[in-house]
Amino acid sequence: MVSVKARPYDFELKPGKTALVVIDMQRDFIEPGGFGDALGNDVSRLSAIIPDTAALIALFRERSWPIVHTREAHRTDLSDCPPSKIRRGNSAVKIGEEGPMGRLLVTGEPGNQIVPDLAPHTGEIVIDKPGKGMFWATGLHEKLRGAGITHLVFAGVTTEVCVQTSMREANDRGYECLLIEEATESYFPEFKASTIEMIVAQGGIVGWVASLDDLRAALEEAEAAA
Ligand code: TIU
Repeated sequence: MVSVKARPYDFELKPGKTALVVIDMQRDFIEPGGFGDALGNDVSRLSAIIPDTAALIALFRERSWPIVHTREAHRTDLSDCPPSKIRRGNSAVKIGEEGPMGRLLVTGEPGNQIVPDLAPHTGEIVIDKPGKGMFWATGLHEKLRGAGITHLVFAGVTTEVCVQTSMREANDRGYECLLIEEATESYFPEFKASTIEMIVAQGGIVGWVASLDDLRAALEEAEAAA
């Protein structure tokens, strides 16, 4: 057990039972010309977390701990995309239509790829999810359970949409969840801050939040003592 300084109190991380989940660090949300941009957002805020997210991924890779990357992605025929989701918003380019990086939020398109600095390595799990949450229509719960995973460390975008939905879904399924503050971002800074407060409120109603430095320090301290 590794004790990580966190809010609302220390998070007990279990080596061997912990996976990192990196939510939707795909070009669709992070680069101009993608889905996030089409919705009217300033996407530059999101690219700023790439270095810290890469450092977090490195912590897991160095230990050969499991890593899950998700992408918000629909089938090419959009059969897994509810019409309500396509209609939503007032963007000129809708899900499935051509943008500068190919069809928005469609699997296999250039915009649907994870940004190069965070590209998955062979052996890491990549999940295409049609919803905001990572469990809906993905089979991920069964995969994680099969691997004996009980604890999840979260990163990715956006904090209050796909990260929060996924973390809440995971919490309901019995996972102990820790969000790393520097490795998540929102188009709206106040929503990131509020989401963090919501997660840790009421004694950790959704889970825990820690800094990348505190996670790294806890791992290194535990390993030095072993
Ligand atoms: N719009 C927005 O903030 N997010 C999404 O649509 N998807 C994710 O958060 N990945």
